Amino acid sequence: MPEILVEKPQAHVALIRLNRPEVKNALNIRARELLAEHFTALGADDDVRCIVLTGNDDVFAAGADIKQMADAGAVEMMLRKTHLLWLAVSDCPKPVISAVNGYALGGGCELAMHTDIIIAGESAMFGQPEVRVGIMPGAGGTQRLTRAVGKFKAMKMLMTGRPVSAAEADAMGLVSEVVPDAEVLSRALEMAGQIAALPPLAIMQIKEVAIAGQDASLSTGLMLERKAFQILFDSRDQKEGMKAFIDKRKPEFEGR
Ligand code: CO8
Repeated sequence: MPEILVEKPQAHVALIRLNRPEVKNALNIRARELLAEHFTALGADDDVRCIVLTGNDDVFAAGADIKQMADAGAVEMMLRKTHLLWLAVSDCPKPVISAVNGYALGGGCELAMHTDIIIAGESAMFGQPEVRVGIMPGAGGTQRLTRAVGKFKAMKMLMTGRPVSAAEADAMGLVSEVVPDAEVLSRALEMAGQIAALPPLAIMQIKEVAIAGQDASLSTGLMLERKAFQILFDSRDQKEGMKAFIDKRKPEFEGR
């Protein structure tokens, strides 16, 4: 079985499953190559309007594959160029929802933080335990976690390596919603369906501007927002959305 599985469970929605259950979905290089390929392909597929990323009932992902890193040196790690694989995930223009059951640790937590919305089961655990194996996060953990939850909650997780529960993650703003374990995937797919029914160009502009704006000054972010807002007035979906509102009917969005 491939390390990553892709399905189309409903119209305009793609589901990516991490599939290395025997090693808690540890992300070996092959899995990350496949993730990059799938995110690139689905990102370019006009039929796909929302992507759900999940693991299995037991674990989202327990991090990068420690067995593939244990004997590596710095130059070898550099030559692997795995940051380019992560970039394919963060650069995906489509909205991505993580559906997290069980552990999201190390590179698994970082992978979830690459996505836009995180739905967590009540028993999910989030952590950056890299320090306990002698390293530190290497796929954005020190940066995305700090931005998501603030310095003091992030430093506690990064420096102790102790995972937090779904309830703690919810309280600190690391997840979007916590639901019963059995409902994680169905809730993520339900939300994906809701997003997929909305105008895709507007959704992609929201994603691009919100993320780019995090790295910009407020005035630059506001300018990006203003330009994207204005551009959307050249879309058919803007005309359809506003006309449907005025006509008191349901809009039909086509992504144009
Ligand atoms: N890598 C490789 N194998 C793993 C990993 C992993 N991260 N996690 C679990 N496994 C394997 C175990 O070795 C075990 O294999 P085997 O059956 O052959 O002994 C199997 O999965 C089952 O694991 P456990 O027996 O440990 O299962 P438990 O239910 O007792 O525990 C845990 C589950 C808590 C998830 C535990 O396995 C664990 O702590 N795993 C390691 C978590 C960790 O330290 N993650 C951080 C890894 S480092 C990292 O992610 C750096 C990211 C940098 C990204 C950039 C890279 C270039």
